[in-house]
Amino acid sequence: MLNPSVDSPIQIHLQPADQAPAVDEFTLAQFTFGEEMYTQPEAPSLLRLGLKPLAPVHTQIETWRCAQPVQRGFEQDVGYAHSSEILFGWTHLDEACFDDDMEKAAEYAYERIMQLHRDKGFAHLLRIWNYFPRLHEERDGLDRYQLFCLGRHRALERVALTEGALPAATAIGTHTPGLMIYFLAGREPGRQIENPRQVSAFHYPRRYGPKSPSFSRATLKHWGEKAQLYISGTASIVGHKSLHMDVRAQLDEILANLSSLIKASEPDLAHLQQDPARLSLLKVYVRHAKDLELVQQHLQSRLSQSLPVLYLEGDVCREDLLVEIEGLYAGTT
Ligand code: 3EB
Repeated sequence: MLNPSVDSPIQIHLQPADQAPAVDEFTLAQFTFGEEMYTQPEAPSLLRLGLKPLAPVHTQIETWRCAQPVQRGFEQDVGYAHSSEILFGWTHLDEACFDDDMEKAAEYAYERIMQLHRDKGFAHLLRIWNYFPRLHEERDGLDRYQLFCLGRHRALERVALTEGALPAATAIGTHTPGLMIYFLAGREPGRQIENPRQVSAFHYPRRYGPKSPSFSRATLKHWGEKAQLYISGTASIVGHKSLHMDVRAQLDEILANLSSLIKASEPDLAHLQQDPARLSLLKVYVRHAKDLELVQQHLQSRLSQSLPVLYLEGDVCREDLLVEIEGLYAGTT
């Protein structure tokens, strides 16, 4: 049976807890946010992400729903749920099992993830989220984010994933233990969108780390006639350089980056360009909770009030970056 209320293979909504739909056979995933990271192999669609919600004040739930019924499972450290059209999966690892070596943990995580989505017949990664603590902690002259990039790169290299197949991504530092990675994969590829204002992350110069970050700026995914856009975590980076010390100036640069990306995905998303309020979700990662009010005020003055925005406490990959924003256009059309 089809789900009549969902008109594309996946729809994503952020709602106050009392308005979120109950979990049923069409639920691909449902996320809550809090101080701890919590997953269960027996209930792979239900995740609690260890990112502290800063705003809105009322508890928010993010729900991913499918048009087709969902099957779920857990195999070799990867939980998953999929309809006939789209696969969601995650791995949640205790780094102590890898001698607290982020390079090894990331490599293992990506190996497992790629094995699973390929085995299930969803050969193309569309979007991926990476969360782990102590991002800037150094070991042998490299910080944990750089080590993560090394491990991820090695795993992708092993399956010969080319630059052109890299999905959109987020990588954010948490304050809770454990490496958490979740993703979406499809049977057909999406289109990679790069940002004309930014050097592709996979071509960043070596000064940012021995292996450049393996992600694209956005994935444009066509489902029949309709298109969705999955926008990567976007920071105040122009070319390859971080810009501005001030959080408001960083926000304006991020908004310019987001507009530029959305424009680069035209004409497929022409309607979105005319009405950015039709984005279904923005997540704003704020490094210092004390900046929340400033960030919120500034964004409220620049964005439509109807746009669902979730503010989360999180560390951005470079220490000079105070805020990062990701966006999804995957709501009701
Ligand atoms: C940047 O543009 C900011 O390593 O997967 C954003 C999104 C960032 C994803 C990743 C890193 C990643 O470089 C950092």
